[in-house]
Amino acid sequence: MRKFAIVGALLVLSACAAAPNPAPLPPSGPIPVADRYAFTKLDQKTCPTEAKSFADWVERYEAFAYKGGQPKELIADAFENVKENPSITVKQSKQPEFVTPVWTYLSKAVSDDRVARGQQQYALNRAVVDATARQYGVDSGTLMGIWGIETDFGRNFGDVNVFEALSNLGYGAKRTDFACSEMTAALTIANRDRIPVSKMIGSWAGAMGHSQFLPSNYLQLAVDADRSGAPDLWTSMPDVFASTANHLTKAGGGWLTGVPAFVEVKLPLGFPYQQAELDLEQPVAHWRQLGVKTVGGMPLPELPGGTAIIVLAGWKGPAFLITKNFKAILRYNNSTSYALSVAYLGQRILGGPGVQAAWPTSEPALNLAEREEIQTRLAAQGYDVGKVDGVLGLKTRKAVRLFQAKIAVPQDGYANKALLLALRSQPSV
Ligand SMILES: [Ca+2]
Repeated sequence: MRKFAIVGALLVLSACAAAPNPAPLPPSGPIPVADRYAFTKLDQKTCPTEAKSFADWVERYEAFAYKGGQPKELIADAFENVKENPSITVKQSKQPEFVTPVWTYLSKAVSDDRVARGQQQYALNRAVVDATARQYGVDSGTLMGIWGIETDFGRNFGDVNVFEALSNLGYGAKRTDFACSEMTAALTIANRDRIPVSKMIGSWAGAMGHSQFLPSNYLQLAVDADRSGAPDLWTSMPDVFASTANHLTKAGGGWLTGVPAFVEVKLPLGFPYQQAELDLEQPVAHWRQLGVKTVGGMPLPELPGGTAIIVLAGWKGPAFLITKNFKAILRYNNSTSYALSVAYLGQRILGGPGVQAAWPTSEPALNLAEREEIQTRLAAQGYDVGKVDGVLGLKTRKAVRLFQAKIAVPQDGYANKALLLALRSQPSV
């Protein structure tokens, strides 16, 4: 990593000096609000739920789309080269942001190498990024952070056609409603914006272009900032950054201008860890009263609105005070590891620090079977964990806290090996 950092730093310096091909600025004046299509949910009865084969499923969807008014030639064009792709179904069950330990995810997502390339890309695109950030009242770091985490600054959009990705999610992964709605949105985009279906490339999850918008996000939030006639998330950087900024300000609770997404904090001894939860919002004054300081030991800054404290690796790991802006990043991808990585990547690209406190990396990470065992054992003890799926979400954390209270350990909601061992030693109920 260190070697990469030095190479990267040199690249940044040379990029600053030469500034080759700076991205063009969008035209001045207000950016038009994206068209908001009446995007009705599809009727489950007509969207194919049963099919004899992948080809049969696609055919049924094609008939459904045609009945729904999509042009016949467009449908034929969109599905002409679509093939069954079982690897998409497999990837669906292994999303790294939900199953990798946060410190492993973060060290890959915000590597020194990526920070260096982010600084280089910021130097190249700075005029557009800063102008977009000002226009929307968001910050340049977050726009760069999202670009970096989503596609590694455009190096990796994915290479799957959106219709192939979605039809495989619909048939193979049985995400029928999601796939049908998104495929219909994709056809609507192709028709409305005259975008060739072959250009609609993205990830296995159906997310397209630099900003990895699902087709429904594109319809509702993509912006034609360069006034070419349509939003272009594949080749127009003004459109990409404006669309990302529009997503941050419009999806969910909005964006507070000039407010950081998070502040790393130090919790006092005896902190009531049951209060460290994403949805338990309090004014900053509440945390001050409990003795929470910044990680450097300073008083907490003034921050507007509700704030929450999260400890993503339990009471032994770093703690973060998060604002409404952290939640706006979560609307992009509902994973706290993802949102923290976006915020840190942006902060480091702008010259700020990384995480200060140490992660408990010496604790062995739980594998899928162990995470499911924890959920199963909690359920057997009478706690509600929701679905046993190995994803330790809010319901599982609540159940973990209740069990932690019972065995008198800090109620941080964090499931680790020690918790699993404690559960195994419980008499069955
Ligand atoms: Ca455009």
